Amino acid sequence: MNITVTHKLATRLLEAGDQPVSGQQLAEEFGVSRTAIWKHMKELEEMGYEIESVRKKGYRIQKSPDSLEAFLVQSGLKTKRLGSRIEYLEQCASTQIVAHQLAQEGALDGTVVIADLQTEGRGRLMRKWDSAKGQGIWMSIILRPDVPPHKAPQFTLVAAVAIVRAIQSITGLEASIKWPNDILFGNKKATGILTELQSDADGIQALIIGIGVNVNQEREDFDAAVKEIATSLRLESGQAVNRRKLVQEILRYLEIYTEMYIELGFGPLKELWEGHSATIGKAVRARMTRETLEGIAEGITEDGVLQLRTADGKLHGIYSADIELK
Ligand code: BTX
Repeated sequence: MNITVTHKLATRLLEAGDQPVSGQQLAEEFGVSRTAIWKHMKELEEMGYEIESVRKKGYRIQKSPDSLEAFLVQSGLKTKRLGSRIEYLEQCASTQIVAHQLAQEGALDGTVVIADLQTEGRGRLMRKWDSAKGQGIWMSIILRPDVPPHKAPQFTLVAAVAIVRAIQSITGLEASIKWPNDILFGNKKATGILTELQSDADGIQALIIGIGVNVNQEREDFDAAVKEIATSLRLESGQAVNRRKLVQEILRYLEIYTEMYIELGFGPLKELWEGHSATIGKAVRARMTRETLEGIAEGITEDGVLQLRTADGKLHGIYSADIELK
């Protein structure tokens, strides 16, 4: 059986939505017999699709598997650049490693790497990122923006806004952002963002934006180390969330906001970011490599730097830290 035809057939039916498409029409479109179409339908059922055969009208997909295979994510994707190439892996150590490799080999702006399982998912400072099989979105996006390297951290903030908006659009849930890279429900973490850089004397060669979203985990699915501090969209909303739709929506918002950033600078995004912030106006503890400061997080600058006012009245610019809300 030709797997590409099966994939194309799935795409065709997914795009038709609730409208059944007749076997005859599919046979003509794909240049195969009606029996062949029927065989492809059986193949799709084995892949986890539920296909309804509507009498005299044709086939329609009732349920598709919660898979993030490239052809599924690309079917119905509303972007121009992001996701025009998607590398899907059932398993890898870390999508960041794969994306770095692809970027070095010249992968274009907008290339996306997605894995169903990461065995060595990583956070900042090489911390571990728990990436259970089939239950989250573990993806890295290669961007090649024409901006100086010191602007790279702003992309973390831009990505955070895109993710919060996408979560809201797909699930109705309102998440908040803890500077710089956590997306929270209450004080539990549902998403992490890791922005890495390939640069040389000419500036940024590639930005690799790693996004990890806990989507369908139940509490027992998390590693013991993060059970108490992590949450998932399913735990928050009480129902399973379609990962494919969420990936598509994250890519859509990320494209809109990165284009806005390139055209208009960080200003309008700073406002959006502050609108979702769990940090601004709060008493926080900022742990940095050399020192820990406590104070009130007053805002972020036009460069995305956190402004922390300590009890002695001094205003500190925080470039990188772990923030604890007090
Ligand atoms: P971070 O350094 O801010 O957060 C890492 C910390 O978060 C860990 O030390 C742990 O306490 C906690 N943690 C680990 N796993 C989870 C989880 N699943 N849910 C909630 N909390 C957790 C955050 O770094 C950046 C994470 C980026 C992950 C993506 S996934 C795709 C891409 N590939 C890859 O290897 N990393 C990125």
